[in-house]
Amino acid sequence: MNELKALIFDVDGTLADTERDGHRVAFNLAFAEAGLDWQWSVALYGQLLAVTGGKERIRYYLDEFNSDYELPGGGPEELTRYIARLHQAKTRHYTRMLADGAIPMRPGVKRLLQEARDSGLRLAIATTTTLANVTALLQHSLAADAASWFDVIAAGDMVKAKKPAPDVFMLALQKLGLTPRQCLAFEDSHNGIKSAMGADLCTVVTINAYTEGHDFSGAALVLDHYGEPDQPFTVLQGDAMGARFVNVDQLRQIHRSCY
Ligand code: XBP
Ligand code: MG
Repeated sequence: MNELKALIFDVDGTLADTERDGHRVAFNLAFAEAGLDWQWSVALYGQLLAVTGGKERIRYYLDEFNSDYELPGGGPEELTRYIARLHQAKTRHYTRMLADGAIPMRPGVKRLLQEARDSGLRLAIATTTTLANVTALLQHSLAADAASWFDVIAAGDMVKAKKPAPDVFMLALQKLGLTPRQCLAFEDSHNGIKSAMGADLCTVVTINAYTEGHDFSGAALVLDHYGEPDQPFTVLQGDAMGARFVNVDQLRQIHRSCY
């Protein structure tokens, strides 16, 4: 049976606009703390987002944007350890920012998650970021017990290949014990939808400032945000089934239309 049983959410850019004023700032704080003169501007960070995952992004920056930089030691293993330490510091800064309430949920997210739970749908997360970052965001920006709203949190280094590889969505499906046809995915980026579609998931996209120009062909629906009764979404691609804000009845219709 292909009845809709679960919703699988990306985190960064989908549940909250975390990149520009969250992750980016935390990376810069970690660089400054380590005595590095690296500064990731809003525009440069947009380019760096081509690569998912913080450690992978630092390496991409060094390879493509700062290749003259001489790091201590120099060997490949030393570089891997150095990047891992930098990334640990970045996570510390980021989770502290979240604890200070720096990043709110996107419009409609809390309402939709509550409605989904009330209607018996299961919730899961498939993200590239670390588990520590996910739980801090949920706890501080959604509700103290919000991590327990999700049956499954598939995150970061739990899989070998990060998005756009499908691994993290496949892990979420496996942990849910469901098939792709029993679920809907929620994403915000090209890498994200590639990952979800690679796991055969029907996908709803909400864009943000960094992803508005991305290619979302194959998405069931593309919106500017999830919307609220007094703050309707704008449809950018696909059929919103007459809804003005994302709701469970509409998601069931979208899910049926995918198959
Ligand atoms: C999110 C990311 C993450 C964050 C940083 O991608 O790419 O890397 O920018 O997180 P997606 P970490 O939304 O597609 O999952 O530094 O914790 O890796
Ligand atoms: Mg994302």
